[in-house]
Amino acid sequence: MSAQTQRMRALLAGDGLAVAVGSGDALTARLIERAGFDVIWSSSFCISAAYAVPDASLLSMTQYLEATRAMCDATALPVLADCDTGYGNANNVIYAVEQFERAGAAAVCFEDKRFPKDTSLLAGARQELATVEEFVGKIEAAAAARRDPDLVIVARTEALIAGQGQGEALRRGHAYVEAGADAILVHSKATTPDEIVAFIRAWDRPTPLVIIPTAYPSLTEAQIRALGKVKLVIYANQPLRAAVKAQEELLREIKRAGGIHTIEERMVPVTHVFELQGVPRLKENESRFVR
Ligand code: SPV
Ligand code: MG
Repeated sequence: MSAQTQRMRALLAGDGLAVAVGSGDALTARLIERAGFDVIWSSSFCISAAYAVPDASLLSMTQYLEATRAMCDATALPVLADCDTGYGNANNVIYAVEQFERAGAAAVCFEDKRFPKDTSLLAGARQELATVEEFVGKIEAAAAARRDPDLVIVARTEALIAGQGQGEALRRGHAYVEAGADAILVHSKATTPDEIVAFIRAWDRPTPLVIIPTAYPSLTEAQIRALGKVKLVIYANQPLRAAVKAQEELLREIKRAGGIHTIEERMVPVTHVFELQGVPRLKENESRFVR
């Protein structure tokens, strides 16, 4: 039992809509917390991007784990760890749950693709689903492996991403609820909200839904709230994409200007970064304890 796992459960059980934002590193997680969001999504896409590799099960579990641990250490918010397919079979899922729980994750998310997975929003990507039986085994394994009964297990279906339709997405969602999932994440790459809205309307279980509207950004929080059933929306990668844009523009300008004399107003001062890093606390400790 931890403050974060209890908070995560309370958010999913509440009347409102909680908002998670995706991060690949501790500094971004801290910015997300300071901006007033509810949950950190430890994103496999953002962590992979930080290594400049595709989000295609290339990194090891330990690399995702250490990035997640750093995010947990840097914030008091619940961290929902994107554990992809569980890095192998149900044995790997058990090890992952043990490790991510120890690292401080409040929730773990597993998706029903086959390992190695390909990223969900890539046009023409290989989207192979695990059998329902195999993935049910993984969710049962995850539920059995948690030590903290409040650790939240999110089961993610990629049935819509794989083009298998609403019937298959619902069938899988139902099976994962039976297997012990605390929430169902249903992902869609449709560029309008129609597909996800149809799923939400058809969802007939009390288990809360989670959505990631990257591909259909027109869907607002007010509209999601009005649909009911969805308790968590994840903005999975917007800070990363904004950072890439800002850095590319800045680097172009340094090249163009032949120096750093024109860019000061595009950046925060170093003192701002010092503060984000916790330098004031370091200095306070130094004056108390370093002799
Ligand atoms: C992530 O942020 O890693 C996700 C969301 O899983 S997506 O990239 O859309 O698959
Ligand atoms: Mg991911």
